[in-house]
Amino acid sequence: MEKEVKPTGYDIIGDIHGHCDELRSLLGKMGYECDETSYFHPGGRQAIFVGDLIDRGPKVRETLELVHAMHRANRALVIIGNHEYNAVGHCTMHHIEADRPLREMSNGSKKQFQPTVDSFIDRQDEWDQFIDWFKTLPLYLDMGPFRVVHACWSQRHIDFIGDRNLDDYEFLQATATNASPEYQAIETVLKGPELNLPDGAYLTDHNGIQRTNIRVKWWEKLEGINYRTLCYPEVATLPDTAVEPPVGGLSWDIYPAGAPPVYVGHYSLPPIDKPASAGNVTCLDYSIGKGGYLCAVRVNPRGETETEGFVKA
Ligand SMILES: [Mn+2]
Repeated sequence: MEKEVKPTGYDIIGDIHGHCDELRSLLGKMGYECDETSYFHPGGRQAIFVGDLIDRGPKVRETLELVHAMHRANRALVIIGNHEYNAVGHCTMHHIEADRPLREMSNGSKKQFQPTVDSFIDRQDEWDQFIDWFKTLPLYLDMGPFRVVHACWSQRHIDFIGDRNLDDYEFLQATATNASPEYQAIETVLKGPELNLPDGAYLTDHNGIQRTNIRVKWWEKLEGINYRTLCYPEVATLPDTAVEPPVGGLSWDIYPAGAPPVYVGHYSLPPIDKPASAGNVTCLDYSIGKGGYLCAVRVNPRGETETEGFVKA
């Protein structure tokens, strides 16, 4: 066990999705070195991974081995993403019907999961150990001066989750039960809140599927905003009509302007030169594997982005 030393800064790394070569390149650009244990920063910085290490990309197992080694050596913090959550639900058997998964994957999720399956052929024990590791990961990090969550910091859901993670079997089981408060908390925090579009409006997603709901900017107030602007990322074809507040109130807590900076991944933003920081919310997912890139934001112990703080792989 290494001595607990306060990191000199943090490097928050976006969704990797099995792109291990780019991860190595990113760590190298930030001055990380590799010893017999894992990557580490000679200046005493700590890496933070926002989740979605697996699926889609070519080197899922290598990615997991690299990140897990850093985590075990106390050189990185790691939170869970929706892809790891889906994998846990799929690879844990149902408590009553023992021949089916606790939580079925959609066909779209199965397709994205296939590269993960392929990278663990004849290595079932190793995969099982990674599933056990995913269960121990926190669902969010409150670092004091800054916060990290895979998709959305909704205070009521964060408070409800508390310090529980998927290692708590009752909690895991409850998250797989449609419409339970635990299910809602996972959907909100790991997948981000969504809002129905007005009648007749739809959005065609990257899988070519027509959707009648949108992912929203959960830090924006709804008064005076239209659907096109509220959608995250914005979609030019959406109507610019004013958002109708949902009956019964919002299913998420709007992130307050004065709250600490929060860093997220998940939103698969189009590649741009600078991180899309909307006030105190910064997204680190620029769609690696879909023509985008892997990136990190470097922050000091006070949670402020450093000069030259945005690094691309
Ligand atoms: Mn995600």
